[in-house]
Amino acid sequence: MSEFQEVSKQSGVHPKPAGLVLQYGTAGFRTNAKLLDHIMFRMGLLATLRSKTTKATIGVMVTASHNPEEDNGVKLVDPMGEMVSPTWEVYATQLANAEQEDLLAALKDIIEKEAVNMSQEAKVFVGKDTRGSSARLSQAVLDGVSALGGHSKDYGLVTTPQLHYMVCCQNTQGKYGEATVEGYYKKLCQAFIKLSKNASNCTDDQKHLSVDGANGIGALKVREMESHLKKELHISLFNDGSEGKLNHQCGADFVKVQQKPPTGMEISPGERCCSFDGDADRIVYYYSDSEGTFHLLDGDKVATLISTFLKELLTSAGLDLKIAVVQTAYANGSSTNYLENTMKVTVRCTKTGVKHLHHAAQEFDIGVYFEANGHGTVLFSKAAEEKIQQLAENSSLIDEKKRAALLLQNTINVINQTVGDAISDMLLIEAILAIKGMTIHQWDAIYTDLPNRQLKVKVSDRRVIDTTDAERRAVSPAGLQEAIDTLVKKYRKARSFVRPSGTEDVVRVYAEAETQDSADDLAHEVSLAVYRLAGGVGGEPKPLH
Ligand code: G16
Repeated sequence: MSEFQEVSKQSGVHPKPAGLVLQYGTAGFRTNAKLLDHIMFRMGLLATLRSKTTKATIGVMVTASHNPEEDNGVKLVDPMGEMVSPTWEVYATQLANAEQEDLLAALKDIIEKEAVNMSQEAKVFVGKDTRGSSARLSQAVLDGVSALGGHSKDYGLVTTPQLHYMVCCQNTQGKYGEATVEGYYKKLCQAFIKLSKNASNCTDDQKHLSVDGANGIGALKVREMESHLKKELHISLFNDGSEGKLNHQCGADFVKVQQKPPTGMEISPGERCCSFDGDADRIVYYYSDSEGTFHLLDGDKVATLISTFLKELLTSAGLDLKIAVVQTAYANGSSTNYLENTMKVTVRCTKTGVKHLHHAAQEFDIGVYFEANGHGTVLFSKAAEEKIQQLAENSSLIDEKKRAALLLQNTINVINQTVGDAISDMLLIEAILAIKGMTIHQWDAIYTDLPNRQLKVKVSDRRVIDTTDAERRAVSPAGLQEAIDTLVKKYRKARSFVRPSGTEDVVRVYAEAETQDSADDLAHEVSLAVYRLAGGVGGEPKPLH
């Protein structure tokens, strides 16, 4: 039987509901799990074609990350562990939306456009999160790969960043590390332990961290990793999935958006805590002070901590490397101000979605990229890595330079450069705090966030909202940006923008201002403007107080 006959036969087992149209969004397809079986099968097909064209291993991760348990989704991973290229996102959408009888034509169209050599071998790595639907959906991906004669390796339950890491290791013939979960723990934890040895007088209290696993895959993987940490970090794990529901009242997205601690976690004053999201590619930190006030340290604070640390090390090592921080419109105005005016680093702003930040960060020797929601990592150019490596191996160096070079080398090894990674980011942050002898309160005090608020508005078709200037301004519907401008003028130090979400069927609204009441009022007023001008559904948004 030819491969196309096999595709036809198998696609009958994974039929597309007629008329259903889905888009490859901010991070792949994402919707209610019941609607995704055909998408998964077809992404198995697409990954196989992508593997044939790149002559490399491709990754497919079954997850809906921060979305509710009922949803699911799929993220495609390119050969170096990065997000799939924009052209292939378009193919993904075409293939996903072809009606059942048009599937072969859509497939052949991609084969022709990309001049795919169908006799080339293909290999696809598949991973999944802990959602109830993930086992069935990842089987559909595997069916898609085998229908086109590709080889697959099923990694089973892994975090999204772990799958990205495996793909990169595989395609670099082990130069980036070993393509196993065990290899991942070994590489990261060894680097973390070496970094931690540079922390003088670290008490047991300072080595303690409370982790909210969002009742997801991150919790399982933290447990698995613990023995590799050799007691250099003592983790108390909450929301480990044994009772609660995935992402429900917990996890990085809940904590960031609600600006409150997750349920199911006990927090003592001053204690360092962090939350992962549903597939462990985001992390946020927080603590409560002696008066019980909650303090959030989001992706912006993480980027500031990491870039300060790296800049200091570059100075000590005498290395002239250009470091930049990449953010999105959600970055708190205070963070951008601090980075540009106090730290004097270059700051770039891109559209939401790590794929955009990742590419912008690649333009620098060292690119630190973080979304405010805690999704981010650090990229080192090849040249920067080589300079650091040479310096670390130079035996004639004086102590301070040598120490800085070795710290930089181990920092590179603890970081997962393929994509934002909650586990890797956590280890790096913990090492930096230990080395600098810094409490979470001192870290928080580097700058003070402007009060802010994020809201969601339901509209009948969120695509009516179009934006420009890295999503900071709306170009449609008519009158919306003017309305926002007028509202923003009412408040001091205010800023607001709206954008259609690429992972949920909502419009997102962001506002910041001098006081929390002003930020809340502005966010509400902008939500009303969206509701009225962009076809809101389900009743007008209510004021927050
Ligand atoms: C995904 C993307 C992130 C993005 C987030 C929210 O995160 O990977 O880069 O910030 O969605 O996107 P949107 O506002 O378009 O819904 P995750 O962690 O859910 O995969």
